[in-house]
Amino acid sequence: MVLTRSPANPILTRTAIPDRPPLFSDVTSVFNPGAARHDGKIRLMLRVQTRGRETVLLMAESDDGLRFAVAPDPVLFAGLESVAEHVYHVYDPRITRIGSTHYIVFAADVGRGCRVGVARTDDFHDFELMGLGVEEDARNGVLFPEKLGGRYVRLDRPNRLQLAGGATSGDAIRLATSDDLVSWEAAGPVMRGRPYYWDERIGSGPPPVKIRQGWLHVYHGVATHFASSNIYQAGAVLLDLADPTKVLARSRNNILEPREPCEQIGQVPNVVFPTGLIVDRCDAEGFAEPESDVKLYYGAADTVVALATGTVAGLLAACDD
Ligand code: BMA
Repeated sequence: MVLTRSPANPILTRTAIPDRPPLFSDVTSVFNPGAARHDGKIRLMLRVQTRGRETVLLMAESDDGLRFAVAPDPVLFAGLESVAEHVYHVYDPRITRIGSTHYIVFAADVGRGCRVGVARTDDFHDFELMGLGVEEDARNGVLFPEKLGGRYVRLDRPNRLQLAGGATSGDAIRLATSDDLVSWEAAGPVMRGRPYYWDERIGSGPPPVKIRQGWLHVYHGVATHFASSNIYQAGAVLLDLADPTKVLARSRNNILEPREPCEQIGQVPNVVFPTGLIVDRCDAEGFAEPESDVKLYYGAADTVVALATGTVAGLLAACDD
């Protein structure tokens, strides 16, 4: 088995969210968290949905990666209030550290679709908006943890398809590069969904992890061929270190699928949506060690946060196709 669920799942539910009236009180759900390690703590940036169906991002911290204390003050990206377009929701943050700065790549619903925005923080207290993409409708942006060829690199997923009875989606992950994290240039297609199988629609999960063999990346796939439900699962892919548009291997099977009640029942049934990944150990050159434990944080049924654990070697071995 590639991943083992925490016996404590779901590790965070709505009851862990402190009330902050009038903005939120007795919230509806908490899911799809970004994850980072900073100052000896594991930190999650939580997507919290209020009873007004507004989205609020909240930070949570933990010593063991299992029991989290949630901070009551919402995360504010300074500068977001003055962008030209009205931003309805900021959600699904993915966190990447480069040097001493953490970058948050997030989805932002505006009137005409979704933008991929970037914010930064040095302390998880003050956050500054760097840019809100102005290009086409896209989601699931993740930043690589280092520059390649002197430029920042990210994956994202244009929203060009509509799921039956569901959200906008897409079946292509692509690479983009940037000098400033504000304007992005297309750098080529990376991978596509596989029609009729587990990953017909796809999007990145947490940011890629550097290992000796390549960039190890967990992504989500949606099977759309079931009459009553779009089934969200997780899989793994290995991208070339020097040229991440090259797929070296990809998991034929999913590595996590909705099985537990909290994954099958909720606001959106049958969803596991991985967004945070913490590697325990890296070597001196920054490569994740094969035997290192990995914690994968995911949203379950768009309602709660869950945790599954594995190893770097296990995720790599899952890339078998
Ligand atoms: C996707 C995104 C995620 C969500 C998932 C399942 O398209 O909107 O935020 O968790 O659908 O509803």
